Amino acid sequence: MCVTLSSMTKTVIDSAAPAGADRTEATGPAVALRAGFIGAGFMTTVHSRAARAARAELAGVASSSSGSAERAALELGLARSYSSVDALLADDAIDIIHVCTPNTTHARFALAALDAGKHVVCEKPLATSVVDAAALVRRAEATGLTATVPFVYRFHPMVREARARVQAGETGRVLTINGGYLQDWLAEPHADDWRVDADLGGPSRAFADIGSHLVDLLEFITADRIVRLNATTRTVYGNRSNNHDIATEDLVALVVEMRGGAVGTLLISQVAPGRKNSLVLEIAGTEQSIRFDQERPDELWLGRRVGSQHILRDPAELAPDAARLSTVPSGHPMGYQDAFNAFVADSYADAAANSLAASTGVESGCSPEGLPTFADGLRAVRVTAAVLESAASGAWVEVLS
Ligand code: SOE
Repeated sequence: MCVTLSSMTKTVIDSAAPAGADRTEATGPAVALRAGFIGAGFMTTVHSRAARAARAELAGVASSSSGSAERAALELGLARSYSSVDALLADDAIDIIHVCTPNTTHARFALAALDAGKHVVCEKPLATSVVDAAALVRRAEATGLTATVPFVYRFHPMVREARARVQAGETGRVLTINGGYLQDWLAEPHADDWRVDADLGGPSRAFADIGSHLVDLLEFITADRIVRLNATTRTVYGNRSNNHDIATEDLVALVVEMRGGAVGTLLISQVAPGRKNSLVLEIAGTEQSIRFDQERPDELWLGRRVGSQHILRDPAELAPDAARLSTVPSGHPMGYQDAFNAFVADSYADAAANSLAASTGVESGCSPEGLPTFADGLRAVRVTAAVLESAASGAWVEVLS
């Protein structure tokens, strides 16, 4: 059986850790990795905070221009900026690269980073075509490097708790799934962003950006897969302040069928007034329902014919995998950045173990529990392609595993 990340990592890493290295953290390696960042936007801020929390050395950043890289290095406290992505990747001192650029560049940069021998954390979507995403999965496997995609909502302790309960059979046979991911930051006609432009964001916007999180969470918690879906999309605002003739979708409604027999409805929108980041997933089984709401991440609702209850995050009472990610005591709210930090810490622990395996020939034999890899990134790209195909044809589409 695979031991948990923290014990596995500590067993593997402790032999290489410098004297006095902090060994009490719940997650992350005891040795400092050197991290480089491609991109200078909002996600680089989030990634770099998480890298700092995982004790990384923040080695530097490359962006679309030297000026933006210099600004990002200054603002985020990174050691230096690089004049180009090639220069960043050529730096032998860097162990791990975070790809935080517009979507259509992800595959190219992730591949170049792997080819340069770096571990990679690549923003979603991993690629904007199934062919490119599949090639990345093959390349990552061939190199033995860590290659992860930030499906970070998996790292909320109460998501792990829901997963443990569903997979232990507490909900019974899963019958229905009711999920939504609603935002409003594009709800006004003039609101604009590079993501709406297919040349930068890829052919899917709302689904690739946030629907992919919802589907990842659904499949992660249930350990089941969508096998068929029927989707409808709408582009509500075809012309925004800068972008015109917009082809990417503002919203998606879909019906899904799971391999295990459950059926579900999912609603994804970036034009839902008042909804900031409302990711809600409710799973109903023969015995019990379970509901997770990302804006109330320290709670779970357990629905029963008699005796429904809200349970609160309390490490003393959680499943081991949920308790491991519970880095502050009960009653002290955890949130998005905590989940992101845990994802990066686990990615780094995996990278440190893989580097050690490469240099000593001793395989750790297991990866952190629930770490979203490039294979999960490929899965999201496949589901996204099926959504677009169904929306275009109006027909049910089979989703390949
Ligand atoms: C913007 O829609 C965004 O930042 C997404 O890109 C993230 O994946 C999501 O976690 C929050 O919203």
